[in-house]
Amino acid sequence: MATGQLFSRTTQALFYNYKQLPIQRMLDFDFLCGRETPSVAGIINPGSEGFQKLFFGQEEIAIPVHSAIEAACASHPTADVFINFASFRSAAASSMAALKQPTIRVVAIIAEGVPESDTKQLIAYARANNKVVIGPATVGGIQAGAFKIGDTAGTIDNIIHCKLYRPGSVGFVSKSGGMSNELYNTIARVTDGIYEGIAIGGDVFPGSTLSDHVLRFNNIPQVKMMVVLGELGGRDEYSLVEALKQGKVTKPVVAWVSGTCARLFKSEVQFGHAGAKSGGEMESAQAKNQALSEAGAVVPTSYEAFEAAIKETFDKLVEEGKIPPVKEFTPPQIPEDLNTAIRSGKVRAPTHIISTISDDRGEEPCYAGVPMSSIIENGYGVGDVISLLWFKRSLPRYCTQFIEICIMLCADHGPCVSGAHNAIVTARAGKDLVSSLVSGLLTIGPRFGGAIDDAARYFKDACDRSLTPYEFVESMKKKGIRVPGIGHRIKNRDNKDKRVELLQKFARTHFPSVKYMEYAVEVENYTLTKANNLVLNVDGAIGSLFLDLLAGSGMFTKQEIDEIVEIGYLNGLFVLARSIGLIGHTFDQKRLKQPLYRHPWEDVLYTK
Ligand code: Q5B
Repeated sequence: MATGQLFSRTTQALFYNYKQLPIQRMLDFDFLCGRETPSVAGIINPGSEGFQKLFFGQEEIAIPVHSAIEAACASHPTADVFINFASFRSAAASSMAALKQPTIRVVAIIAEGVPESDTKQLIAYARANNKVVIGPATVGGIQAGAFKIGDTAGTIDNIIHCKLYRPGSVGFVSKSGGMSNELYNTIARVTDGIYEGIAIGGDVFPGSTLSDHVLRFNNIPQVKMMVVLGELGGRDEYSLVEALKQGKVTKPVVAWVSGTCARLFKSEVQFGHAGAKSGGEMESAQAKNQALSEAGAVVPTSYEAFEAAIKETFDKLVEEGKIPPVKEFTPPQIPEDLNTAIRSGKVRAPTHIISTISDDRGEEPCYAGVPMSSIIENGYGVGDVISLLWFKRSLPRYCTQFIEICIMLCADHGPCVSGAHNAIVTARAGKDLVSSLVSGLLTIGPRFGGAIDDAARYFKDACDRSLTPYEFVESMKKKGIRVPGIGHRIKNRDNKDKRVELLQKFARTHFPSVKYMEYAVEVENYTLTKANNLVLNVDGAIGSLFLDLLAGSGMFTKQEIDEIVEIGYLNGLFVLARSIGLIGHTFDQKRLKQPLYRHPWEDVLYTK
């Protein structure tokens, strides 16, 4: 591997698997460092394409999302780092696919638990093709002031605290990602800071080793000294020992191998990382520390003395004039996310929607404050649910029963009515359920099914003003308005609408008062003197009876009743009910595999 710089201030990455937080942290780091271009060029999210909105400083940017690695590499040929946030199940396959792309130079694999045999294949392929693998089981790495992989170095506060927004002189490599955060702090305290830091990951076979990175740091002129944090288990540190012995490392190395406490345990102990277990004396922290020290590394006597050893080595280089003072600057402030600011009580933001009927934020959804479990446990029906969601209150049983009867009676009226006809024609044109349903629903209006609200309005007004049926109907005629709720295409005096009779029977039995319905019947008696088909139809029956329900139940104030009539809730009953039938007609046509409908010429009067 050797050679030098892995990253620069213009390095761009492709990010595999959309993870909002680490990507945003990379972009926040970019902003902090004063980068001109975002370090994430594209996101690869198998199965989806488009754009993801993220912040670059104060501005929102749209980062392209690709569904495949090849397409992403083709679209972003200068993005040469692949940051793989795939799970351990798919990390190896996607990493190999990335390594095979000519544009990709570095692959960082975050997942823990990648099978060792897969990692070995990745390592072999990367070596043969002069590419670099960081990880698996790593947090990644960082070049201070230039480029950061995913969650490396944690929060923005920590990054600022560790001065990682500008380069220092220390090359740092560790196995552990968690401990690298600790060392970024330590190094910032006693030196001019990190130039580059890499966590190689805790697996037995890391994609790149401690010595790979130390040798690389040795070739980077800005790196003046190296800090290495190894751990017990494995023999990686010995390749660094060899490199030191062979004089391949010419810059000071301060090293510590953690895990010296393993000797306190009687049996072999597996520490956090897969590779962190002592397989014998050679792999013990003590043996590795001793070998590193003998090879010329500065090795403290304990972890506690590590910081002092780093300081001493750095101070000596400064004294020797090998480290020029670093250029300090105050990084820009990252704007706080609105949600974070709201949570901390720093800002308040107006809401954009107000809602009063339901809430799904708690343990269970509530309809008008009634939890779903109560609805089920109390044996509520559709009428109760409508009461809660439309009228925001629980209504007496006879009212909810009446609502359910309306729904049942209006669910369908055969295939020849306007709505069903439209749904059938639409279904036969090959359209889907929702299209067929809405094409039927769109016919509901003043002449078909949608006269309930107007019937309620006019009957209420006329009845409340004590107009005689004659006065009412004739005044409507003068205005050129047909009485809503009166008249039917096939029903008449001798063939009354059974649905109307059923509704009237129920109301006469259960409602405390049927004043408005009786008024509508009087109007019907008058209109029937004009024409045989001017019967009280189902819309008129529901409209007038709902006025009785609202007034007689004692559950609504006068203002509320006026508002319900004014807003026009009641056509909703027909819309809801008839949806059942329209859906049925759609399924029926599809089940019968009916072909495209074409109206016969013979049934059209062609005239000039
Ligand atoms: N005339 C329903 O008309 C219909 C009059 C009237 C005074 C009236 C008509 C009307 C109001 C709206 C209404 C709901 C279009 C109906 C429904 C659901 C359904 C449907 C289904 C289902 C019928 C003949 C003469 C004329 C008119 C006069 C008519 N209506 N006068 N008030 N309301 N009603 N809609 O039979 O002197 O000759 O000029 O608009 O309530 O949709 O089953 O199909 O479940 O699916 O075509 O039940 O009444 O009568 O227009 O030839 O008029 O009567 O002025 O007088 P027709 P037209 P003139 S329930």
